[in-house]
Amino acid sequence: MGLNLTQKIIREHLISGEMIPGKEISIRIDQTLTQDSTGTMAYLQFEAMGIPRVKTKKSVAYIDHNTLQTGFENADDHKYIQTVAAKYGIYFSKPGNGICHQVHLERFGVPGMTLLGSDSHTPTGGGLGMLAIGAGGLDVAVAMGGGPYYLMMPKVCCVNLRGRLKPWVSAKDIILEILRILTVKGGVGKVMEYTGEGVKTLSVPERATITNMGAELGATTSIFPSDEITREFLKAQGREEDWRELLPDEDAEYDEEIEIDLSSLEPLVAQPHSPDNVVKVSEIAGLKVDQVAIGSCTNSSYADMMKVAAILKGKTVHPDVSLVIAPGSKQVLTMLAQNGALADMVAAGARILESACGPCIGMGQAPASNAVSLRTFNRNFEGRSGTRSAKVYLVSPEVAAASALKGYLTDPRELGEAPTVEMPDRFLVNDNLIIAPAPEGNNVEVVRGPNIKPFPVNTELKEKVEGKVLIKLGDNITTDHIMPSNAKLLPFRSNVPYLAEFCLTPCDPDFPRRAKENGGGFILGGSNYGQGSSREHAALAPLQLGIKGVIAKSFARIHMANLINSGILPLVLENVEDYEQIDEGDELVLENIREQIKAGSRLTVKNKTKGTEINVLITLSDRQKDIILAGGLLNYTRKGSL
Ligand code: MIC
Ligand code: SF4
Repeated sequence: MGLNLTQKIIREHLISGEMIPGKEISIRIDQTLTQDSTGTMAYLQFEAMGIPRVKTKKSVAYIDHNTLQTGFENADDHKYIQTVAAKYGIYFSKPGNGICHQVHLERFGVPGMTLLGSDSHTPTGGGLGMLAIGAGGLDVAVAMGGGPYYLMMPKVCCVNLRGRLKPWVSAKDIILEILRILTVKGGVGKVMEYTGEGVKTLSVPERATITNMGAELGATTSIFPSDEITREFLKAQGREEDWRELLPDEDAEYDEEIEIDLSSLEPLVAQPHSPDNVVKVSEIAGLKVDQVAIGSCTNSSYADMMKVAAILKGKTVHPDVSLVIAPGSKQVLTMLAQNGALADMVAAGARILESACGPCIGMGQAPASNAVSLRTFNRNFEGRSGTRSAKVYLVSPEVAAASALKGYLTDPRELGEAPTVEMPDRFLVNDNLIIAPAPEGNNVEVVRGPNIKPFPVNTELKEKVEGKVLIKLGDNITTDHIMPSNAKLLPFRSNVPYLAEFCLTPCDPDFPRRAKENGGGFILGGSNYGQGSSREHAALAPLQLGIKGVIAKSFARIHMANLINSGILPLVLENVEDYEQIDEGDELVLENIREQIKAGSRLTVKNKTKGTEINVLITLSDRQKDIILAGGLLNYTRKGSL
């Protein structure tokens, strides 16, 4: 039987386990990336492991999220990361150099390699034919120390692309269409592998837009083959030697298949407040728009920006619209500056932001009350923009630029002929904001600011776990609900005690107080609990508040791993109907839990308030069971089981 591309790369990196979907495997990690909002924690954890130098082929620390410096906190964290990077053998990408995923694609990604990143959009690297996976900081720290990365062997879903996109329709519309079909849960447990003749019509940055937003499907990752187009891209980045051809076998088999006819697609839009709430732009065109934001790791490549500049050239942004543009990297920004496109944007009235995440993670540019904000980003969860009442719509750069001019949501096909943008033969390469690590780490002093506070570490799992249900939540709760991120909170990513005061407050402002008063307890969630980001703060903050377990209909992949790493029990309702039988305030108790976990995966939960019993499943590998019993990954690794 022939292998698909995903299986080929996994086979090359397999350390343990069998490649049977749903079974735990472990793989060798070639490269890691961190960004600053998850990075401080990842490096604190790495330091706690006591390993003198990273053991990966390449590890890079980016500063791109916390670049709004309204106090000392962010700058202190940058300094900490820079000195840690120098000491332990990690490349450091300075603030201003760009968004981690965009820069990694340009300067570091290598087809066929594995990349583990402490950011959920790490799969962007799949655009280059990497097996690029997002994970919690602690998993990345372990990988930096040379430890394997454990995951469930995914199913591989073939996404067969047929035909070619029509003018004004873009890569963003492809992934929006897939989200429309599969929803935000549709990729769970799967790798989305792109094949078919349509692949050849897409450039590497276009492919990366698609693999980037595969994160919104809940997929383990997404991947494109590495072909002549990949070679051209790497050559234009001066890195042709990094290229290698990687294709699925002719007779490759897949667990699932979907087909997308590119020529039938139209400009699409994801409506508030979920990336899968997708309709055609033409269906809701005319919606009045207050803000347009172009950028983020999904849509900030050179070609995206050139298309936007061409649409804006010689025109003026509508008087009622604020247009902000953040080119994805210093490379992109410099090229736009040199060829005049930046001047076209500025002349049209665009507000140029630095090359960073910026408004995508609520770091500035929070919209006005009740505003409609059109964004080329990947997430439109409620409140993520920094304004609770704002309505965020996700669109392509073409739709965004056209709408900024018109003042209302516009189908760009109204504008006449579409701009054509050629991929450059040579990108402008200047890596002067990437600092190589010190050759000898011993002499480097790690600088820690006062904002760095000790993070909570769990204790061994007790025989009996009991407590109240502190909150009952619905489906698709995101990590932005559990641990909100915005300009006020992001600076405290290395201060979990402070962050914990805001845990789940978008759902119930009283939650942290209630949790503390009751000495912790349980969270009850619906399906796909913890979707979205990789931030392990969404597990660490509950841990800080004494949360012992989360009971849910189902969990999102990275969040579940983060709960396990923190020693918090992820409990799946055996019968989803039991959700109705549990209410906030109910007293729950799990007895003989260590024995029960060792014996199998079904646990009994007694509801003392209702006088009932329900079954929950804790479907863990033997290794994960040991982690839970030890009280989290750090305790487990301290016992010498890395
Ligand atoms: C996001 O897009 O939500 C983030 C901010 O990049 C997160 C990481 C974080 O919370 O720091 C992610 O996607 O993992
Ligand atoms: Fe940054 Fe937004 Fe991308 Fe997250 S999704 S890495 S916040 S640009």
